[in-house]
Amino acid sequence: MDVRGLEAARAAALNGSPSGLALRREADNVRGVARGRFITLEGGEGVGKSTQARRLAHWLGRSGREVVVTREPGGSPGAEAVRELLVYGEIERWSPISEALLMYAARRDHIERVIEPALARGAWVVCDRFLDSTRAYQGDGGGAPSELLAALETHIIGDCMPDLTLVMDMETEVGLERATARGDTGRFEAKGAAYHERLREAFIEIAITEFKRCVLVDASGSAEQVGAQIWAAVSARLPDAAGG
Ligand code: ATM
Repeated sequence: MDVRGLEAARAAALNGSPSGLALRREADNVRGVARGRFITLEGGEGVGKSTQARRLAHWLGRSGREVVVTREPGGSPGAEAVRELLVYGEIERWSPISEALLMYAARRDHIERVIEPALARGAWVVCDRFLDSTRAYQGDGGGAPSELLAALETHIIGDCMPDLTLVMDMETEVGLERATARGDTGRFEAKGAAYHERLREAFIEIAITEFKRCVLVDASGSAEQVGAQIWAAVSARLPDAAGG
């Protein structure tokens, strides 16, 4: 396919399939732009993901590269609108399967409109939560079938998988206290201690099973201590992190 054909595929991919996204990536390679890296932060309530995402973005940006900090559910206007449906309202407002489908509707929009375009122009993307949150919250925590989630991962995420996932871990009780202290009182915070303990176990299991993609981070220290651990892990796994 020549560059014009690839450009057409790129445009079509905005409405399209994972293969459309792959074609779009091919078009970007033809233009010779080095693809950026995709880093996600995961973990339960109050583990400090947002703070660490901002710190990491600062470190990554010191070399002058573009860094995009984003979050899920949300990160694009459409996905932020879906977020409102997901995080507020009655606890039982959605079944785990409906919730997973809404998460994936939001995720697809976020990938198409924010994550893929940023990676294609060479930016590094730091995302607060991504697919592992769906596995933990809707899968292990809620009971949505793992085959459904695996199919969604294949068809909706395709090869837009994170290059590195930092799984932040701390005692569930401490994290929940932190989340409550800062006034987080949405549907998920209200689900009870046993649910949140299951989430913690699910995240640890993901980090162990997918050790090539994931690093487990002890999130119990100060923001500086946790930040230092994160920077050590990022530089070890992605040697181009410091730039150059
Ligand atoms: P944050 O609080 O990290 O912004 O996330 C909003 C909620 O969305 C979070 N729970 N709380 N509080 C976890 C939940 N969530 C899921 O249940 N599944 C997902 O796939 C994602 C991305 C988030």
